[in-house]
Amino acid sequence: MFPSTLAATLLLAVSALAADHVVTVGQDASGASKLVYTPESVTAAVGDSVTFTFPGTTHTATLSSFAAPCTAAADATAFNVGGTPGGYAFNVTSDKPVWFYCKTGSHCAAGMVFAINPTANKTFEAFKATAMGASSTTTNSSSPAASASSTASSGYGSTGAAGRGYEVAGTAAIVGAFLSVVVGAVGV
Ligand SMILES: [Cu+2]
Repeated sequence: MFPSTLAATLLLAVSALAADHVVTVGQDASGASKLVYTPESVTAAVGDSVTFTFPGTTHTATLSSFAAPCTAAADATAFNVGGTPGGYAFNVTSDKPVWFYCKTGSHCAAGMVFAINPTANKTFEAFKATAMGASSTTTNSSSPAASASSTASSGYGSTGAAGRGYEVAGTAAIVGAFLSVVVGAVGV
């Protein structure tokens, strides 16, 4: 009897210290279906848990990274839950930031991301912005490169040699003109 009472007391003590942060997946605070986690981020201590609650079957909570919000973490054992109604607990084992997204369709690009312990340097807002701009960022970073290379070939590339030719011809003309002026001046 005493050991079980002690165990129960310890359990109560542990559960009083460790918090469970409940996150509703796919609904806003009013319960309306939206491409959001509610709340979008939590601050959790080591030993806490985060329970992802899925009212429906549409969404997932999938581990990703700050740099690639919409890409599943490479670790094969990485957290990836959802698809069925219910709750799934993620155990917080470090105070470092942990990043999640919904891998259904284009939900991530629509901003369906979640973070545990975002920091001043790696903010939830920056993480979400990367998620939402991931495709356009890729497009933006490739199109200047594409236009730069087309500029290089049509502009500097092909006319470069000709341009130099003009420059040489121009210099010769200027020198010739200068010489004729000098000759003219000497003549006078
Ligand atoms: Cu989703």
